[in-house]
Amino acid sequence: MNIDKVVLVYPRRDGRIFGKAQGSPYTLMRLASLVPDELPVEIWDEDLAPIPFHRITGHTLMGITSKTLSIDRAREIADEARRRGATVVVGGTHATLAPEEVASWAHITAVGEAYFTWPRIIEDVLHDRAQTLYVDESWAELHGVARLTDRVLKMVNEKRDYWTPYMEITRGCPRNCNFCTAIRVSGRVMRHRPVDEVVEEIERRGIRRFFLTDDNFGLNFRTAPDYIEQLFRALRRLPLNGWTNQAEMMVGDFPDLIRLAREAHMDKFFIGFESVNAGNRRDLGGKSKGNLQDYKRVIRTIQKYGIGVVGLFVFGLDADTPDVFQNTWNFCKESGLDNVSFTIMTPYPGTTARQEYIRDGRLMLDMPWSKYDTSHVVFEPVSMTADQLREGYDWICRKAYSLPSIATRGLYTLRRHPLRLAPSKLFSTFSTDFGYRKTYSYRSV
Ligand code: B12
Ligand code: SF4
Repeated sequence: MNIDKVVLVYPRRDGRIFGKAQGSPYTLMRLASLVPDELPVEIWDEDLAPIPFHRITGHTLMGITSKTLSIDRAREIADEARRRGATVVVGGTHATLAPEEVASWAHITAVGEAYFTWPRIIEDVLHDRAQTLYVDESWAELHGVARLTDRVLKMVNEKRDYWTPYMEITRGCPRNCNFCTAIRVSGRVMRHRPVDEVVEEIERRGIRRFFLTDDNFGLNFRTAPDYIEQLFRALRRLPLNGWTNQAEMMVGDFPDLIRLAREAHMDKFFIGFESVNAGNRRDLGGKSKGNLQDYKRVIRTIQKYGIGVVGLFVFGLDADTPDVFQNTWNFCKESGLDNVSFTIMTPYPGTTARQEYIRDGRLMLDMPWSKYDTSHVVFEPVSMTADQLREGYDWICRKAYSLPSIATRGLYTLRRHPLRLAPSKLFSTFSTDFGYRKTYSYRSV
């Protein structure tokens, strides 16, 4: 087939918030960079603008990225594009976790990271020999893979159009928490991008803030301390305003690296404490044990070095009784967290949790994928009813994301920093809290 253009699509989720979309389409930027120079390529981010369906022809190769919660929208876009003659490839998390379902409506399904298969798919479509399923058989080394091209950087105006640029430094997580898909989506072995490539990308993109897409960046403090030290020493030299990442609590055991992290302009750790309930430790892959004194020690250690802590908690694990909400809220207030994020346990395809719920007849089979947004109940919990989980979750979200609570946390954050940092700290704390407030507001009870 002659390809007149390759278009990469991000299905709508949040739309614009105060004029900009939430985060840059990093996934699509990496994939667009793998498209050969001689083929025109475009990124259509539906959070930024409606899909220009009229521009699709019988020579358009469309790649759609998929997450479970937006898969229905992905399908609508695919159907319309197919009607107009395009060849449609669907890849990403949902395609990786539920390929048979996606294959029933996409021309081509791409399972895995696609660093090897996406270039092959393009080649095969060009030569009319495309298959219906491509599976990345091995995890690519992150050295030099999908380096962002200048044409892609010209195409996406990260400063004007997006609140948060994303950035990948490491990928993978060996933990295998029972509700997480990281092992299947990113692999069990932690992989690292070379430090000079990270620096080069930041400089070429001209970004001053970013959010790491890494599954568990903090684990590297223990498993790859030399790499982390080298990285921080390099980032220290860059004119960054702040960057954030997802980590587990054992980063608190490495004060020297935390100090270096601050010098490297790290602003916040998003830490998956997950539960204040020690009974849930089996589900958490060994990373959090429900020891609240330990959680507080970690928060204090990190904050002492000038880095903020966002506490992530999930509700509805098997040992959770209705008092988990009050206990979590008490902990949030006492612990001095800078921000908090609450989610309802969500059994995504490919997780151990989902298999267990299906086995025990606890999965609500009539729930559409759009409810898999972590603020809806899609299964029957063990130690409370689904209604109690829903009501408890609403209760704690109303408490945590009320304007007085947001203001209290903002003031607490401000008090710990010199006045000259006030504008950036205020932006950082309020943008996180208002982001979560918005996520929660999706919930229609
Ligand atoms: C960064 C991140 C975020 C960021 C940015 C999200 C965004 N807008 O992209 C933030 C923090 C905002 C976020 C929010 C959420 N996230 Co999130 N997030 C991630 C994370 C850690 C990394 C994703 C990433 O960007 N990786 C880097 C890029 C380069 O890789 P990639 O996206 O995986 O894409 C590669 C392949 O998948 C493939 N590919 C992808 N698309 C396509 C398309 C084609 C055509 C092809 C060929 C290949 C292909 O090629 C790419 C290059 O290798 C993943 C975990 C993970 N490791 O994937 C969870 C993850 C995607 N998130 C998840 C969830 C649940 C959420 C939330 C619902 C959580 C919440 N309660 O708020 C929200 C939903 C927000 C939304 N708008 O969709 C789940 C999704 C599960 C699922 N089955 O869908 C994941 C998998 C984590 C988990 N719990 O297991 N998230
Ligand atoms: S530690 Fe985090 S990234 Fe790793 S498996 Fe558990 S939830 Fe997923």
